[in-house]
Amino acid sequence: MDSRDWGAFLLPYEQTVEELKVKFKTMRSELKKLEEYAPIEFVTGRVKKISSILDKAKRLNVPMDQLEQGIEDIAGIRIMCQFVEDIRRVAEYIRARKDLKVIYEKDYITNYKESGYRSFHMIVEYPVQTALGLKNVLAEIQIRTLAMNFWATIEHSLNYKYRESLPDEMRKRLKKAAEAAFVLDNEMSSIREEILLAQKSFEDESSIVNHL
Ligand code: 0O2
Repeated sequence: MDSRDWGAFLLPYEQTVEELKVKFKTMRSELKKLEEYAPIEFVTGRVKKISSILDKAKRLNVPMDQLEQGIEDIAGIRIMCQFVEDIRRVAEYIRARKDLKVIYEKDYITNYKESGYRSFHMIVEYPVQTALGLKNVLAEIQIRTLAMNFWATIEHSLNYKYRESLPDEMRKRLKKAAEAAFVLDNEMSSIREEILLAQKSFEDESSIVNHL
């Protein structure tokens, strides 16, 4: 493909990323108005770089004329949450949506990757209305906590910088850092749980006082 072909190929993916970003940012604002805090902290999106598409196609043996079906994360959306519990809730909201179809899910939170990577991935089919008609585009939605995102962002940039040459010692330290992020997520969840319990018992007490 020359650069003009790539431009045309990537257009529906660019549109998909823009539309999904707006939709999930809107979901965040809606939920924030309804509750005291939103399960979505922030949303980002990107279209995969051509060099990364080619690398992945090579690695997975995907022929050039089957990139649309074979590479599922050309359009990528990332949803960041404060707490691990929020991830399940956001995934539920996504499953219930009528403007996209969940094809399958990858739970790298229960089954974290060898690298230490944790995140919840949903591969969805999104119908995008282009100038040339309706096109069903695959997109990957990654849902993760702020701690998971912090770890993955740094690990990704180190891996990108050092490629295969990342020393074993560094890999081990990154795994340890992933464990620390896991402990941090758990600690934050239990602090939140205790605050919620304290708030509940305070509300129960004041409702008893009001009834006296
Ligand atoms: P880009 O373009 O740099 O964002 P894989 O074989 O790992 O590529 P897998 O396991 O099926 O594929 O995962 P999936 O669902 O295709 O997701 C790949 C994307 O998940 C990656 O995109 C990352 O965003 C993220 N990811 C997966 N594993 C790791 C990991 O070990 N560390 C980090 N930091 N991120 C990971 P790319 O390929 O980086 O593409």
